[in-house]
Amino acid sequence: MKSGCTPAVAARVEGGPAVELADVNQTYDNLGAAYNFLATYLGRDSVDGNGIPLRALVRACDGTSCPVAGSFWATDHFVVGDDIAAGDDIATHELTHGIIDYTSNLAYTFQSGAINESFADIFGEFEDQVTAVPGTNDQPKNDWLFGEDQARYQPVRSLADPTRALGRNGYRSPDRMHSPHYFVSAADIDPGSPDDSGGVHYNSGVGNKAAWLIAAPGIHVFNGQRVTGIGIPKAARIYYRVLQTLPSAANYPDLADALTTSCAYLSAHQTEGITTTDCLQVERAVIATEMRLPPLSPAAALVPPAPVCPTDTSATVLAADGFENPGTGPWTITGQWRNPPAQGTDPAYTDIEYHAYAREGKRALESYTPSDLLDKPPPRQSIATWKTTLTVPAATTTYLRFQQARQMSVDEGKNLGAGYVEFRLDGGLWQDAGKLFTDNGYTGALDKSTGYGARTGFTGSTHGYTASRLNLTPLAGHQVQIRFVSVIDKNYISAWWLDDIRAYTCS
Ligand SMILES: [Ca+2]
Ligand SMILES: [Ca+2]
Ligand SMILES: [Ca+2]
Ligand SMILES: [Zn+2]
Repeated sequence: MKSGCTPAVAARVEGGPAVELADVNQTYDNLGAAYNFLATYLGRDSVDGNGIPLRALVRACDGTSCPVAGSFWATDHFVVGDDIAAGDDIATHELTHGIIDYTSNLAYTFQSGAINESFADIFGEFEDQVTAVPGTNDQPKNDWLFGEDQARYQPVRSLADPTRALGRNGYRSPDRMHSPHYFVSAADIDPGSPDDSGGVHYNSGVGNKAAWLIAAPGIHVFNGQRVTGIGIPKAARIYYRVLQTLPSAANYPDLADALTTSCAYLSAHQTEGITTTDCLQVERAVIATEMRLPPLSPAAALVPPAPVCPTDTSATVLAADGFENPGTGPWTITGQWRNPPAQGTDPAYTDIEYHAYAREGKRALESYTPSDLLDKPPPRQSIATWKTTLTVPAATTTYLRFQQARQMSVDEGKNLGAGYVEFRLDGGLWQDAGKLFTDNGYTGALDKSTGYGARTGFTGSTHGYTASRLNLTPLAGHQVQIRFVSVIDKNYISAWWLDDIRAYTCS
């Protein structure tokens, strides 16, 4: 609380009588509907799964607008702006962002951010359709519309047909990965210019269309697939299980796999009457929306991951780390490497540099530009050294494979950030490992204006994780150490993430 302010007093508390301000009463009813939906359809006790009281701030003001436009979830409460109080779908949407913080913790950027937005729309609309909230418009013609209760902004998105332009700020979203409406943002081309955090409110359409195909009653023919809707109660259970299994850096192919495996799990455990026939509908919806395919634009596409082992051989792990240790674990760190918390309750959760972005598990190692260093020269070099010493065996093939994502500064074609992998033999001098890469190796040269030379390394943006692989076989017979070196110039979302590093032989 700032000095001069008075403490907040609740306008209405649980079980209390209606008050004069309609926004308060509507929000009270909407939160009640959202709570009951979570309990009944997901089996979840409130946002944190542990009964946290639901709180909302209505007619919220900031320094410039009063009330603010829009609404959002702020760590532990729902902030309700102008013309927003009316919609129970909107209330459940914002609460779902809170649930995500406590579960998959999907990072609010590119495809993981689009999936985050899609989950919020899906649970928002599921709740809307199974609940009759007084003061909201529940006519069947509004089914699968999001935000239809807003008087001025009107519905903003259609889950049935995301390509429809709706409402005052009408925009079109993709209904499949190859849709011409797939949003290639300025951030896809230059991560220094975030554009809807990589199109999160647009590319949510792919997930929304799949949810409609899966949940809406009736037979839907779309993109060559014939899907029989399984209804909201079954779909809600499947989506909730998916939400608990995805990593924070999940992309659409991960959502595709999680939908089919979650459905199979629930059908095997006889949950909510889900059957293998229902799971066939889920798989058809995944195929129809092309979730496993990359978007058509190379600027938005992910880099296909490196293979693990040649066909007909399998991996024997020599050493591995997933960065799940909240401390530095088996790493020696200098400079700006950090391991963000596994749970995303930071109010600035849209700032990716403060958020976990993990390919597996809950954590990953991140080299980033902290905001308080933005305007301070010079560029920064950070080193993470794996304490584990590898003994590379003779007479077999040894690989090092790791997951990485990058959002590194590029300015007018100049790479202002780069990442390097280095090794040393038997405690000798560190050497560049660029020549050892077999898959997804270095991409470009650092600009010499950074003051760290013009060495070729990992540059630019990947919009998500990919896996790179090096062949360590030429180092056989030596004690090998590995380190990651990042040079990141000022740019507010410059970052390099590492996860799931493994050294292994294939045989
Ligand atoms: Ca409603
Ligand atoms: Ca709605
Ligand atoms: Ca991890
Ligand atoms: Zn949202």
